Amino acid sequence: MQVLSIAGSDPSSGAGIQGDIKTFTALGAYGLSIVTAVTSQNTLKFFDVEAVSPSIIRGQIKSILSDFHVDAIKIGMVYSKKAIMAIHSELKRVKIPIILDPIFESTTGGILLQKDAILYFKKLLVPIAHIITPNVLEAEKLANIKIRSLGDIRKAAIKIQKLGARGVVIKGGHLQSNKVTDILLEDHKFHTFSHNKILFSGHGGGCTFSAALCVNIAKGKGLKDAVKSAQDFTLQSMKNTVKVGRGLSIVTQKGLDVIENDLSCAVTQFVEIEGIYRYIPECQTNFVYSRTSPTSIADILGLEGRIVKTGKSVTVAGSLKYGGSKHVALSVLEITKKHPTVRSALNIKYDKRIIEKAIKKKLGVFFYDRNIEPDLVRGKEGKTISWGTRNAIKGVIIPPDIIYHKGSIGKEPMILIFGESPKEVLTKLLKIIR
Ligand code: PXL
Repeated sequence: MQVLSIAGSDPSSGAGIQGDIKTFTALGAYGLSIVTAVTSQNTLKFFDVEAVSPSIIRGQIKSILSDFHVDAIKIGMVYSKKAIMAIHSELKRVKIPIILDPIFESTTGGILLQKDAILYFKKLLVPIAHIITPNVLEAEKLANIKIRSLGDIRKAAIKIQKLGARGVVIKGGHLQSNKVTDILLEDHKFHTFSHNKILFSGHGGGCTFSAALCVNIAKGKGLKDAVKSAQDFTLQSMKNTVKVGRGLSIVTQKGLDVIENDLSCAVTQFVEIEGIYRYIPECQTNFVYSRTSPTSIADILGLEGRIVKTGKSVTVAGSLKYGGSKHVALSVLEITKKHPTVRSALNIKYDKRIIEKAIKKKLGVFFYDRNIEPDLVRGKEGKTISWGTRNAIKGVIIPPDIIYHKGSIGKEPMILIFGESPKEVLTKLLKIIR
C-alpha cells in the first residue's frame, strides 16, 4: 500500500513530512512525500520558514501521481496561498481520498499558514477533502465560532462540513476536561470517541493522528473505524515520547505487530481483486492469521465483522481483532495441531469449477461431508467445523491448501483456502480464480 504526504519539512523529525513517513512506515505503508515548505526549528524554538515554489510543488505531484499507485493522500502544512492553488489544480480531478490536516501554527509558535491563505484553504482544499482533522483552535478559525463545549464542537463540525469536506473529525484535546473527546461528523451522523486525558507536552501528536488516519483509509476502513484506530495508535505514540532534544519530547510510533500488519495488507489486497464479489458467500468472508502455536481462537486474528459483498464491490466491515473470527479461526486452530506452520485462511463461496481448477493446479484439496457428522457434533457449529477439518485431513501427511464441504440442510457449502501466511493464501486464491 502506498500513501502520499504533502507537507512541510520539520528537521526535528517530530512532525511534518518526517513525522508522517515514520507513521506510514510503522503502519506498514510505503510513504511518498512532497515538500511544500522548509522550516528551521528544533524542540525549543521555531526559527524560520521558506516556501517551495508552486511550480516545484506541481512538478512533484505530477511526478509521483504519474508513476505510483497512491491509495490515499494526506495534506498537512501548505503555508502559502500559491501552494494551495498549485495543490488544488493538481488534485481537483484526482479520485484518491484526501485527508486534510489543517496546520496553522506550530506548538512553538511558528506561523505555518500565512494569514492571507486561510480563505484559499477553505475555498480550495476543504471541498476536495474526504476528511478534515482540525483541533479545537483550528476548528474555531475554520468555522468562525468560539468553541467552549462539545455542543460547540458539533456546531463547528457542521459549519466545516458545509465548506465541502465529506467527513470532519474535531480533536477535542484542547477543551478543559479530564477526558479527551474527538467528534466525527460523517455525512449527517455524529460519532463520539473518548479517552482519559494523558499528560503530554510533546511534538508530533497531530501529524501522527492524521497520517495514521490516512493509512487506515488507504486500507479501506470506513471513517468510524479509521478514526478509532488512528486515535488508539496516536495515544500509544504519545505515551511513547522520547526526549531527543533539549525541549519538547517527540512522539514515537511503534509498529503494528507483524501478524496484524501482514493480515491487514492482505485484506486490502483481497478487496481490491477485480470481480472478487463473485466469490463472497452468503455468510460473507473472513480472513484470519494465527499467532504461532495457538491454544484457542483468542490467539487468532480475524475480522470482528466480515468482508461483505455490496453489489459489485466488497467492503471490510469491522476491524481486525484476536478472537474476531469464529468459524474460519476454528478451522485454522484445528489445522495447526497437525501442521503448525499453516496459520492463515480465508473462506470463499463453493463452486465446483474452483475445486476442479485447484486439483488441476495440483493444490492439496480435501473434503468433508457434513451429512455424515456424528450426532454428538451435529448442530453445534464450533464442533462441526473442528470435526470436519480433522476428518478432511485424516490420514494425509501433506498440509492442505483447500478444504471444502458441500453443505447440508440449511448449511451453505464452503471453500477454505489455507496457507502459512495471508500472502500465501492470496497467491493460492489467485491461482484458482484467474
Ligand atoms: O505539528 C504540526 C506541524 C506540521 N508540519 C510541520 C511542522 C509542524 C509543527 O511544528 O513544523 C512542518
